[in-house]
Amino acid sequence: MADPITLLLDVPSGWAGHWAGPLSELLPGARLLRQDEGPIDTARVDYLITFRPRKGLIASLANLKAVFSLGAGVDGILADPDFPRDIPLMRFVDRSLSRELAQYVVMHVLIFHRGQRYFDAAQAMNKWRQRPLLRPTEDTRIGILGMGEIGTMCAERLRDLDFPVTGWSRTRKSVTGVESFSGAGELAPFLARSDILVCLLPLTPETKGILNAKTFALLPRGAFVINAARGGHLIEADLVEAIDTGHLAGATLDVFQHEPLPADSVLWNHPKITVTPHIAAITDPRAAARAISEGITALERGEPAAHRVNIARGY
Ligand code: NDP
Ligand code: OXD
Repeated sequence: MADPITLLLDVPSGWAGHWAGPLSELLPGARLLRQDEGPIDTARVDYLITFRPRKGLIASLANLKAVFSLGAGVDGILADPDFPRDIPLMRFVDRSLSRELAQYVVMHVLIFHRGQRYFDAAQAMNKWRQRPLLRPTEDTRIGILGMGEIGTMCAERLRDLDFPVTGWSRTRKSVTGVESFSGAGELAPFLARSDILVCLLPLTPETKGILNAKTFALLPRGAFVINAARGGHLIEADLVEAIDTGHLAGATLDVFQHEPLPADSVLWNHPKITVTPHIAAITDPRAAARAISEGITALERGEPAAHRVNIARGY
């Protein structure tokens, strides 16, 4: 009898239980190994399921056929110098993930646009303080960096709330009611018309540090920044400086250079910065198990799996 397919589930301790059930249900003939269940026979592993593999893990898997990312972003996997560039790497793409991230972005756009923090502060003082919107919706221009699976859904949701929306991507897009800018040459005019800038780019050598002092200087005075992509996109000190000098109105950050965000980071207590702990969209184990089982079934048949990452491009 042929050996069963062997999967290694590499998730933070405490999370494996959420993943093991749906995977075993959808791949009943497979052997599922878990890091939290003792030593692993690494030579047997065919498929690795991971998000940020610890150093040395991939190098130890001599017979690996493919890797499935538990997230949409694969920077944590590609950062491993031992990742074998000739095997397929699949990322997680699902409507549930895009929808959650779109909800996060819409919520933080509206909190800023409607001045909700002002009313929270008034409530804390038992004060009845009315105030109109600082800027009409039609004049609040939103710019989305990254018009992929997630950026496109965010753009559509914000457009449907009557905000003027533009997107910036490597290639030009055609999304109804959303103006498209593309390539490095069109970044400056895109930024100049972004009163709220939302970053939804993958982290690659080209996009690393893209949210920096130069970028912020190109935004209109009073602009607001939302980073829900990766901490590596943002130069945190440049953001704080741009807010403290009054050029930017504030920011919402879900992702950080160092995660968990260190307790002594100035970002925690900055009055104009909202911090959330990388929860803008959390992968649904059932949806991911479905995608992984479909991917493994295709690969075992010798067919391509969906959402294969272009390793040279980095996303
Ligand atoms: P996609 O790969 O679908 O989209 C990426 C977009 O970025 C594309 O439009 C692409 O352009 C554009 N892009 C990439 N490189 C460049 C560049 N150098 N210049 C201009 N545009 C560029 O990714 P997703 O939408 O699925 O996900 C985006 C990111 O969101 C993930 O990589 C991850 O980091 C982050 N994320 C964060 C989560 C959280 O909880 N905070 C949850 C999920 C994702 P083109 O279309 O032309 O190729
Ligand atoms: C992802 C994430 O990339 O959760 O999916 O950050």
